[in-house]
Amino acid sequence: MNHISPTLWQFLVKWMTNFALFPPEASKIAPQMDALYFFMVLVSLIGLTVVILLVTSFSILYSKGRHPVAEQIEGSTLLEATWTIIPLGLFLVMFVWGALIYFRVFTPPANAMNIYVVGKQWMWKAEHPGGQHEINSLHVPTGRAVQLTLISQDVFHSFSIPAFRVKREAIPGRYTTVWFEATTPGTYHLFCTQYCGTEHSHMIGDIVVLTPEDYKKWLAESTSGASLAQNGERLFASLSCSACHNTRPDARGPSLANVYGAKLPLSSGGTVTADDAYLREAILNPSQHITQGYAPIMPTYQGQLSEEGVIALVEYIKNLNSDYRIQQTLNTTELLPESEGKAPAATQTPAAKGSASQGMVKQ
Ligand code: HEC
Ligand SMILES: [Cu+2]
Repeated sequence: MNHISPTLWQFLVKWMTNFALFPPEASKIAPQMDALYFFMVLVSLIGLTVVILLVTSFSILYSKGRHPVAEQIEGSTLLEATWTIIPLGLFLVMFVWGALIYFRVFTPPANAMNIYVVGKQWMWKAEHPGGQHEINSLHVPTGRAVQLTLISQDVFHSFSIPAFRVKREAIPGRYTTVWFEATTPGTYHLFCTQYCGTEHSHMIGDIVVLTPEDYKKWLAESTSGASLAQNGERLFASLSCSACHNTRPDARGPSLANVYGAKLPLSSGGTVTADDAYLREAILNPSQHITQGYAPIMPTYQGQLSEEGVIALVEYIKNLNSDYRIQQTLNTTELLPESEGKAPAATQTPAAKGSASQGMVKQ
């Protein structure tokens, strides 16, 4: 719709924004969402007008003065078909249009940069692949698809960015995703839109959209020295995961290199795809799915790891010799210290050497 008349469109959006009826449009999907929204408002207004006109004209035309004796009117197939088919067509347009947008919003492109977001009473924590952390704010670049992988550490929350027209639930125990591409630099509202306890209304923050150059600067300034995958590697060593997951021939656990995205055969029959959700389950609830050819000896790490810890481990495993979503690690490696490859943790313990030899974060 916005293709038809950009001037009219801008006028409409500006007018709505100035009257605080509408947040600004700051993502690629926003004008598309709004077009559908305006279409629905328009159809409703036309419907309302038609009903009001008919009610008024009928009450005049068929008033007692003009028609003292009631008359039986038999049905008209043409009329009935018309008032069925036209609304049906309109509703189907809304349905198909809405479904197309829905699938767009919830299907991230494969090259999207992934940022993890953990919701907890009462704050939002963001974990960038480069190791940057933020609380109640999220910095993103313009012109790049950004995927959020959300999870809650306690109750249901909902991550909402009105200016982007996206919103997604953060659910305890399950990763959910949403994506967007920001278009306009600026600072926008972030809300939790699911009532989550007394301080729910404080669970707000800023979405800071930067140009790619400013974003690079921000990344460099906010780096914590280690990427998310490197933090994961440290945890992998300190939790002695590498005691079982290593490349020795007598290793008790499977090698985790290239496991991300792979189809794993299960001892119960069938296969499972090792995505983020599966890796999380494998760490917290290993007895749920046993990989074929291995004994159910892996201990559970439930209660020993925060969601951020799990995220770091998942990010580490994801990056083990994998070129999946190479974009996000390009981002990571840009920030790594010169000595990358011999990460500090890897040189501390023999166990960590095992894991490093499996292939650290790819270059
Ligand atoms: C006592 C040995 C042992 C330890 C310690 C251990 N694991 Fe495992 N792990 C296994 C075994 C055996 C399997 C395969 C059987 C299964 O699915 O449970 C496995 C499976 C997995 C899987 C599923 C992938 C696959 O190919 O089956 C992941 C992911 C994983 N472990 C991660 C970890 C992480 C992360 C740690 C440390 C926090 C860890 N493991 C600690 C033995 C271990
Ligand atoms: Cu909340």
